[in-house]
Amino acid sequence: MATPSSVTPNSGFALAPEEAKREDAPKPPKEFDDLISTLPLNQDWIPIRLRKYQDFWIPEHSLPDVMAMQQNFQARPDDLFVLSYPKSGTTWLKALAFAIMTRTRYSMADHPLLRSTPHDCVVFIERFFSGGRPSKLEAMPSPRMLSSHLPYPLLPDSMKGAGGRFLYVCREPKDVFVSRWHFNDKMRPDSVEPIPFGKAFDLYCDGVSPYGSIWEHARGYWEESLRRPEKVLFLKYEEMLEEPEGSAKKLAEFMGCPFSPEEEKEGVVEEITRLCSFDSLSKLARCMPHKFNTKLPLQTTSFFRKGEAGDWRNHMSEEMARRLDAVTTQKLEGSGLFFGISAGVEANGM
Ligand code: PAP
Repeated sequence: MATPSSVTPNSGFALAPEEAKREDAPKPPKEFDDLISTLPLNQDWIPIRLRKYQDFWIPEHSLPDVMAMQQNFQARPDDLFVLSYPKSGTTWLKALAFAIMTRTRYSMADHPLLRSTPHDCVVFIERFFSGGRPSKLEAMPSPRMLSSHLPYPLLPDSMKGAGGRFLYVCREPKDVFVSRWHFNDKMRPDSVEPIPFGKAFDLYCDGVSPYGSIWEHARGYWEESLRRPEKVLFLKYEEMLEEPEGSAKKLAEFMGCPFSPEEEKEGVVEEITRLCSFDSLSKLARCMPHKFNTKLPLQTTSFFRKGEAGDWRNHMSEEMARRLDAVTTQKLEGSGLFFGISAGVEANGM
């Protein structure tokens, strides 16, 4: 079995963890900074500053990298992309997809996920550009596994064309909002007051939150999944919670590496879902280096809080929930998309 430090071709392991932590990044072109400084600015989600770029509110600190990625990233037909609106289950989906893809390469006793976060195993594409290391992307063996929070319309053309397949996860917007509020609170310097829950809620309802409107985000990928089901696997966090093993099998099928009857009999599906479960990943994160490799003040544990569906009930008034559901209904009208498990009582959250 290979170890994380001797990663072999086709592993999908994007950057060795120590590589991902390099901070010697050359600055991106100055033209990007000049353009960014002219874009509409929102500073309410401290410490994240947002800029309205191509109709979506994108974190300012990642915009130069996003622009460089849009101009330069060349997707390959066999690439796999983990895509999501933030706080929708990205960390979990990265872990599952990575563990499924590399399952013949690593033993459970010596698995990269025991030492590295899912975000280090499946790296955001933009980060290769902020590190001034796009050549690393070229050098990665196929099939590459990469990720992005960008909405569909902002993806580089090569990704929208024949380049690669998408694994997209969405989550009920009320739970996403609660998760986002807590996540932001963890990043806040002590000297700064938290963004008031009600103010953050108003902004979120208006689509002014990191990566823009959750409805436009999900709808873009949903519509693409209807147009090209062979390209986009559209997953729901709540269904993954309800059926982790079924979701792992669905993922493996779509990724072109279905579990064999022998693997199923030997319990490989259960092993993988156990390794990637909230309990397992959140415990592992506590044993990893504290600081997470990003431009934001984050810790490896910041990506784990409750890992449940319906926590919004502990935070939102009935009136807020009704308002958010009304926005969801209006924004998704005619799309055939609903959040949550079934089109009945749980649909769009209530
Ligand atoms: P990111 O977009 O910043 O990477 P993301 O992983 O999408 O964040 O979302 C974090 C949420 O997923 C957290 O939800 P919560 O705040 O409501 O608790 C986190 O707890 C949850 N999460 C992380 N890992 C798992 C997992 N293995 N299973 C279920 N939920 C998880």
